[in-house]
Amino acid sequence: MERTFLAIKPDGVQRGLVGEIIGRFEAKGFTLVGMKLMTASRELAEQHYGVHKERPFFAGLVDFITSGPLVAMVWEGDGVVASARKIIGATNPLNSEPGTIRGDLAVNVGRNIIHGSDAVETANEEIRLWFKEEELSSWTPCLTPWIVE
Ligand code: DAT
Ligand code: MG
Repeated sequence: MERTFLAIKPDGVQRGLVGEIIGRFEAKGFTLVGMKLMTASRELAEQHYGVHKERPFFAGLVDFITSGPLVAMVWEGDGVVASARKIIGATNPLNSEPGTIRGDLAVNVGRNIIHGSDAVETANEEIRLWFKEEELSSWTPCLTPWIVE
């Protein structure tokens, strides 16, 4: 079953949007298989955003993502990687469609409240980076037959 890594960034936690954001993925019909509130170390943040290390915004991005607690999560479901990216919306919230998390709840690219893996392979790497195997729970919600035929 496909899994993705999502993180409610420190701005989403500070703004009290954790429940609102998690609720969107629950309501959609995806399954939460791992979740923890934690403050990321610089090392973890630099690894997570390693692909951006040459970009001018990298240092500020690492400062921001390590600035306070975030909610790291793993979600499961058919097509969850691409679907979660759609639910999240475009990187710059000014370009995100209304109805998306960033489109509804954010205005600035440096404070866009949530991270989502961009591909299945990246998702698997990010899940391995952020979670130990024993921190993930494989389970089948009893509602599954009402969500997936
Ligand atoms: P996404 O988070 O949509 O996958 P990304 O991987 O291109 O976007 O960039 C990672 C994060 O870096 C993004 O969520 C916010 C920040 N970022 C991206 N482009 C930026 C820019 N031009 N200025 C400031 N921060 C930026
Ligand atoms: Mg990205």
